[in-house]
Amino acid sequence: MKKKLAVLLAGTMVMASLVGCGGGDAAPAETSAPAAETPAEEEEAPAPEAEEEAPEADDAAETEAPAASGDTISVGFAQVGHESDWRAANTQNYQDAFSEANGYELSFVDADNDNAVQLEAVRNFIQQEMDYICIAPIETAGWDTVLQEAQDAGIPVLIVDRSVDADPSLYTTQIGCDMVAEGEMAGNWLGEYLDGAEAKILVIEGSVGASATLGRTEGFNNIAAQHSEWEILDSQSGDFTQAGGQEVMESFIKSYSDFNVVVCQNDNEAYGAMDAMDAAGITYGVDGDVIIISFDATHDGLQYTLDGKINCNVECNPLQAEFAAEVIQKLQAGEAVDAQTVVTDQAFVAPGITSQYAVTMTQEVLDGRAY
Ligand code: GYE
Repeated sequence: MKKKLAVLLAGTMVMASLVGCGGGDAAPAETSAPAAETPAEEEEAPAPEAEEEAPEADDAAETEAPAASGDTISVGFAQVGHESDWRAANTQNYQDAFSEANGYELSFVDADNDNAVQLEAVRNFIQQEMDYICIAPIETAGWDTVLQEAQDAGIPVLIVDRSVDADPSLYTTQIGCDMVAEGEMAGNWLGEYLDGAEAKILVIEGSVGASATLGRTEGFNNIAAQHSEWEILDSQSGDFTQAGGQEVMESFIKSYSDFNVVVCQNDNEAYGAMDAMDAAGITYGVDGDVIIISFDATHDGLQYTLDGKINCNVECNPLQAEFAAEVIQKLQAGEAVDAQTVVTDQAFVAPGITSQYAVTMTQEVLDGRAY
């Protein structure tokens, strides 16, 4: 990670089918989570194994909300890994929301971007008779069998952050950002910014098979298809990591001498891409030769946007655990829950750029960024 990430867990969150997230001009939420300052861990995440144990044998449907009854709710969370600053903030957010003080016992597994490890984690949660299972699926594909197993065991499953291509009747709800909309936002901003000028575009995609990658690619391509003056020269996975972004950019630089746009599907990849361009003497950002688009709009990513190094940064809010907790509380109370919660995003652009699609960065916006 580029620099230490201070996570200020103050959410601006509302539970609804469509929920906004913070920053800039868009007025988000009516409710705020209490602010708590928690430095995200710098060290590597723990080995992929369940940290803890104890199945709660309670039948979820018959259990009262913990605040009312004092009962602990067991939640297994099969997390993608620790590939990015976004992920670190998302993990911290879950660990805070599903704390013992809040009445939960959280079993957290970092799957280290390995599908087999993630599937095994979910099977362990089923075996341990967790009350609820949250899955942030590494890939969209391959979930039907294990979701059926969870359903057969009577355990509600929340698909969080990313999505799956399984039959929705196999899980209880999905919570996350609209990745296609994010990609379209990036494309629409670029169209407006270039105003008919030619674009030779290089794309550093996220992890292969992830809904975040598939959606952002699809959304951007939807807009690119409307621009005959744009050419996507190449599109390769940087695995959502800084090292991956740097490696892909280095190979792009070897293969292509003429490009003017680099789309990085997350901030960490953008940091790596910038390092590769620095080393090659290629200038970028508002005063440079290459336009950089990034996704996530984490604190550090927005710092680069404020500094004019990243031209446009499309947000994806990692603070989603409160929505999952709210779904669980509703299920505990026997209430119906929405099949999907879409966390809405906005885009941010460097100072000097004005856009109908994005908020122009200021120090104030940066100061308000909690992750
Ligand atoms: O953009 C990236 C992370 O699934 C939305 O995963 C998430 C993505 C996020 O590694 O930084």
